[in-house]
Amino acid sequence: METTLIILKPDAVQRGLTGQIISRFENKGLQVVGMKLMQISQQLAATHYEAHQSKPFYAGLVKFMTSSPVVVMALKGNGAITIARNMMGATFGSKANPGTIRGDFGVSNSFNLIHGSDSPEAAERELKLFFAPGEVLTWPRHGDQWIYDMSGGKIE
Ligand code: IDP
Ligand code: MG
Repeated sequence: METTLIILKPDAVQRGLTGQIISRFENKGLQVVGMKLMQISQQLAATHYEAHQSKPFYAGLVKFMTSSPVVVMALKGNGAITIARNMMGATFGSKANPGTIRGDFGVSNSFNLIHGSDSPEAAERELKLFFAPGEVLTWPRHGDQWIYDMSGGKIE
């Protein structure tokens, strides 16, 4: 089982799209194990996006991410990191395929609605940045036996 960090960016919150986006993940079968509305500080945005520091879009990205509240989520599931990235679609709203979150809800290349961790290492690092110990919960989900086939002794 993997847990990934998802951020519903300021444009998703301001446009009232958070419910629809969260529903997509719930419908897919990913489990919400952490979720909160928060305002990202300058420092947190800088740390989160430190790999992009030298990019021309960096200053605008930090300004955007700190401009208005976001919803951060910890999503758990078998293969959750890749599943969430595929559901998000390509980085640019103008290029993302229909059926994906970025493809269905936006056209902008910078205001692209959602962040998702891109590797297990990134997920571990990012979950720690956004959630304090105890804020990501372990809870048995009613219905898991119909979301996963566990008849063979492993998750299928
Ligand atoms: P990702 O969010 O799909 O992983 P990254 O390349 O990691 O994409 O970029 C992080 C974020 O920076 C993007 O989600 C987007 O908001 C912004 N961004 C990336 N490339 C550009 C660009 O060329 N112009 C404007 N913003 C960009
Ligand atoms: Mg990225």
